[in-house]
Amino acid sequence: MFCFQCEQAAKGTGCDIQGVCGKMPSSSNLQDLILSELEALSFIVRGKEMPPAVKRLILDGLFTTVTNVNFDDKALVNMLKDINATKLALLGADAGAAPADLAFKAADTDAEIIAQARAHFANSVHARENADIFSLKSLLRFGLKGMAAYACHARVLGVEDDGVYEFFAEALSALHGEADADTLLGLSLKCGEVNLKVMEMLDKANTAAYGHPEPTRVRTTPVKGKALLVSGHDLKDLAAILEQTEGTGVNVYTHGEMLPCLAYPGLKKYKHLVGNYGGAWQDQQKEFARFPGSIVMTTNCIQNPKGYADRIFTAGLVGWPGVAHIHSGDFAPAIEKALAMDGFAEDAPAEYITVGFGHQAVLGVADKVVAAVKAGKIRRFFLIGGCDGAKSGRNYYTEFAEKLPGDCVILTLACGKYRFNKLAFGAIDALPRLLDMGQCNDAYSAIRVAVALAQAFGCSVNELPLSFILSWYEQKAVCILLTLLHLGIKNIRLGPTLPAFISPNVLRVLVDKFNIAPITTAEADLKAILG
Ligand code: FSO
Ligand code: SF4
Repeated sequence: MFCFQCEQAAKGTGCDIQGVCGKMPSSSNLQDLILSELEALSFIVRGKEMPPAVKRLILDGLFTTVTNVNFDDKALVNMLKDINATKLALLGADAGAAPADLAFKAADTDAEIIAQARAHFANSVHARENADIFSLKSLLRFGLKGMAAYACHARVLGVEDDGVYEFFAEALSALHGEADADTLLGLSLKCGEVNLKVMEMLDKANTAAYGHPEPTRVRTTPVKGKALLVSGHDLKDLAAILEQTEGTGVNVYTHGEMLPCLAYPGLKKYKHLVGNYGGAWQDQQKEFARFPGSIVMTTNCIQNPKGYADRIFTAGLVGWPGVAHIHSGDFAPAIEKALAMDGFAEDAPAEYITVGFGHQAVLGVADKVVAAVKAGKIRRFFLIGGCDGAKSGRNYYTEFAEKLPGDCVILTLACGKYRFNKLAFGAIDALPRLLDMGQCNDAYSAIRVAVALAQAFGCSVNELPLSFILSWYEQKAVCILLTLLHLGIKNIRLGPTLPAFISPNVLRVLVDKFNIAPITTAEADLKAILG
């Protein structure tokens, strides 16, 4: 196996024995083969009318291979068979004359398919020989994976776009063949452009279904009673769980990236959605072990559920070997498990934070924000956002937020916010100094706000008193970074470490074009920005 798609890549270069995330070599090789088959499938359908099954497989196949989504070889084999059968059916009578990679046929048994995936990995090692091309192909591949995750969330709420599918096919098909550096860099920036559209689609899907997030004070400590915890990113799954638990006496909690759901009118209307439990994904093993109820993982980031595998359930594309999977939105097994468990014996001392500063809420007070900047009450905005993770060095983000002078405002999103979202930052006039804009895909809100502020001040986004201090972990962060680059945003500080898949030459291009910089220390970076 070889995988370097996330920030945990072993030794800063790549996982080649077993994933730091727990991914086994068989799963890694199967995921590589899924990718290769999606690229072949896209090569066949590019420029043609795409059958619905192909659209579904492109999104599901890509999302399945994102970090911490699916560790279950059985599910990966089934996904591979599905893609392979669809590809061969489209090739039809041409299959006999097609080159080997297009005509590849999956074997009959799971063990044989796992052996085919191992052979595919061994045969593709040469693809890494040209480090810069491999780096650019990886940048595009990982951006597409992240974008597929968002497109899947929009699709479950009924929002799709043919142009988006066409781009997936165009980019995957370019990855199937030989492509030069300029083409690959161009496609990566185009991926950023299309991802902006996908995030807009998801924003529309979420807000049409559940209303616009509203600033909401939410409880972060447990209350007495039976308990069910929902993690991941899927609003529709949470809505189904809330409907299905209504009147059962089970209290529902959000976890990790589900925290922003507590601010959507269509979700917070349920009285038994009582609050958020725990922190970011990397703390789940100790927090889930202590949770006295059942747990549902709707998307990444799942970790080895050692000690609680009998009361965690996966949904959608998530999988862990031996863990019960929820099919067709029927969460009865998880609800029964929650009812069978003790739940919380007591109310914990009440603690609250405020969430729900999506673009509608922030732009609703845009005139006050602009006036505060003009009056010198707000010196600068800092978007401190992105993923959290287990590696050391991430306390940089806590320190950075803590060290910010009182006339600076923090915009935040994604799970990295857990590093500082319970600290007291106070307010400037009536505007809180910490504005939680939502999940990682709500980078869309941050972009809307930045563009509106730039219009109000008659300048470009790069000229605004706004700095981007980003943390990354997995591939959704990659596609958001590509979106920011597509928008021409410069001087992004990225950490905790730069991606292993960016070669020195590719980094040089990104630095020259966009002045991306690695984070250093909170003190030094703040000094450099504020002068
Ligand atoms: Fe975090 Fe995981 Fe949301 Fe990611 S929970 S790390 S970027 O899946 O998508 O922010
Ligand atoms: Fe390693 Fe990350 Fe790949 Fe897992 S997803 S195998 S931790 S690089």
